[in-house]
Amino acid sequence: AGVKGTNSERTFIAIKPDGTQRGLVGKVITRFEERGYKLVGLKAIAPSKELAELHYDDLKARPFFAGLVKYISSGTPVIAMVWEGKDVIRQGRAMIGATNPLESAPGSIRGQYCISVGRNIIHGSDCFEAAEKEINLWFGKAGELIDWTPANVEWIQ
Ligand code: FUP
Repeated sequence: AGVKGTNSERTFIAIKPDGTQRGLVGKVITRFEERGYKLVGLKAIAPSKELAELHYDDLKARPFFAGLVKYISSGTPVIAMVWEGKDVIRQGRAMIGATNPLESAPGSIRGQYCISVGRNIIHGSDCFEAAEKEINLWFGKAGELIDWTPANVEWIQ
């Protein structure tokens, strides 16, 4: 997940099927772009059940696991992204808001766009170790992530 605590820290962000269906892809991307983060990987993918299970393997004992996997692997595209920049893992979580949208701050993504924990439109890695695991799981093939330098970098960093 890049280098923790530096300008090259990376996190995995995914717009879930409900976010895609509801046409919220552009709004989510705009928030990360406008904040000053850099998009280094992006793809639309209809995850298999196996990919959804691996992504959420830490939740497999929970009662909502089967429904969660079914939702993520429904066939509607998930928009998988890797964003890079200073403190992006923690800031990404703050921008997304609490897991339960009814507890999310009104200005956060979930706090602005959803009301159900089972349809909370977006995922973001919750720590460096999770970011490493998730980036590797969704963007494991060589060449899928791109190092590049935005022209306006000196005005952001
Ligand atoms: P988050 O990191 O905010 O996505 O939250 P978790 O990893 O705890 O949960 C992953 C997903 O499981 C949530 F986005 C939605 C779903 N979930 C439920 O459906 N019910 C719950 O009670 C908790 C989580």
